[in-house]
Amino acid sequence: MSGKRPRVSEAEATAGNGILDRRCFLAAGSLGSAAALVPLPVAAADGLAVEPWMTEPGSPFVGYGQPSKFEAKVVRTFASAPGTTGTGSSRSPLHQLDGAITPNGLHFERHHDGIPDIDPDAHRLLIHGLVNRPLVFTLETLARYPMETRIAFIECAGNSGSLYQKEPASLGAQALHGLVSCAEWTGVRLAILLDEAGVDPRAQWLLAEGADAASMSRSIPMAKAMDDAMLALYQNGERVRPSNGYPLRLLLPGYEGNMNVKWLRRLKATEQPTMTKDETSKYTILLPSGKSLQFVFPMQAKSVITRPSPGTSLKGRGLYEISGLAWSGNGKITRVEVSADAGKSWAPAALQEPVLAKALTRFRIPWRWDGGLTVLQSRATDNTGYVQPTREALVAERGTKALYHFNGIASWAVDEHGELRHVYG
Ligand SMILES: Nc1nc2c(c(=O)[nH]1)N[C@H]1C(S)=C(S)[C@@H](COP(=O)(O)O)O[C@H]1N2
Ligand SMILES: [Mo]
Repeated sequence: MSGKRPRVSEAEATAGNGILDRRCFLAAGSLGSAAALVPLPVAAADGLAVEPWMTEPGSPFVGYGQPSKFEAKVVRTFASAPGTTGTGSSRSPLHQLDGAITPNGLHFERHHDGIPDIDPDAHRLLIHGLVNRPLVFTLETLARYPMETRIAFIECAGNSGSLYQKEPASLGAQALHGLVSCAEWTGVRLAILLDEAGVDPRAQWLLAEGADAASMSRSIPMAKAMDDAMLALYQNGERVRPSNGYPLRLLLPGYEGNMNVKWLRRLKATEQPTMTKDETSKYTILLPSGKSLQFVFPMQAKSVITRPSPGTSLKGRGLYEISGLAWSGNGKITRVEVSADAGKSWAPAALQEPVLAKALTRFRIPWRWDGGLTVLQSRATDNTGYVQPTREALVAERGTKALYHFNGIASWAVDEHGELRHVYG
């Protein structure tokens, strides 16, 4: 099976500036002569040293594990609004992670008034409004319904928003694009509970309200609520973290982060959207005409190269893997292309299985850097046929004053020292 796949040493460039065949990295053994391509000096004659940790017993057990102390720099970065401690957002260190799942302690956060300290025994969920039987649930009664598990990304509508600005901000993947994360969520399908309450056919919307001091509230189309919406109780196998909505959050796979109401306490079936402060004063897209688009729900297909990226510089010419994340709120990623010549030529990257709808998808492609100046870009396509637009095309449509739903192609310039920097391609 690996026979058909080229060795990296023999691989033909498939696009300009050293982009190699994506299959090189998928085949076991295809890196047979990698030593020649990734020139690490191997001091074989020295043998292996006996390190101090091999000479004494290791550390004792702990109840809840933590990452290695050598990984202490892998953290979220955050900023709070002036005069507050918990209003603002924290960003996932995308450039330091691999795979497609975000560890719970590194999931991005966005809070409109801090993290409420909710006692799960006191928490209630009310379903009311245009329903035949208003219902109140405790956590315990909720957990008796059939549960399901799915992997889904959450992306803040404001993610990558600074790329609307006229000049490229000198920031990296975390600061520019770190308001997206992906987890395995387990909970109860909302449709089951709505059926139990008996939704009046006139009710086309649901108001979802959080139990935080901001009472963050959004109107959710009933069709989405009945489709794949979930009341999530678990995040990557453990209870949802307080920062991500403990003890209960609304999960609307693919929809803008803001609608995934955390600390969910109330769902009210209504005929019309409620026009809450959170959906009128914010989360609308201001167009050059002065008009705004309201109720833009799914996050459109997008991709970001996370490695290399600013902060993860290249150590000399030779072989590297270009890797990143792609996602679409409308379905599955079908293709990610990578360019190492500022978009002049493109080659398809390998998509890491499993490729799941409305989940982050990891892409990878080998690249031989010749030490020259270049610009790296990635471009995602989803199963609706939608192709991630250039920044230029997006800005032509929306202007530079928009804030939300930026999904244009992002560019990293590589300089002769192997340092990367955010540019407009
Ligand atoms: N109740 C409540 N729900 C909320 C918010 C909030 O401040 N309060 N923030 C929203 C926003 S703007 C986003 S992007 C997501 C962030 O989810 P996370 O913090 O779990 O990443 O939660 C949404 N749900
Ligand atoms: Mo958000």
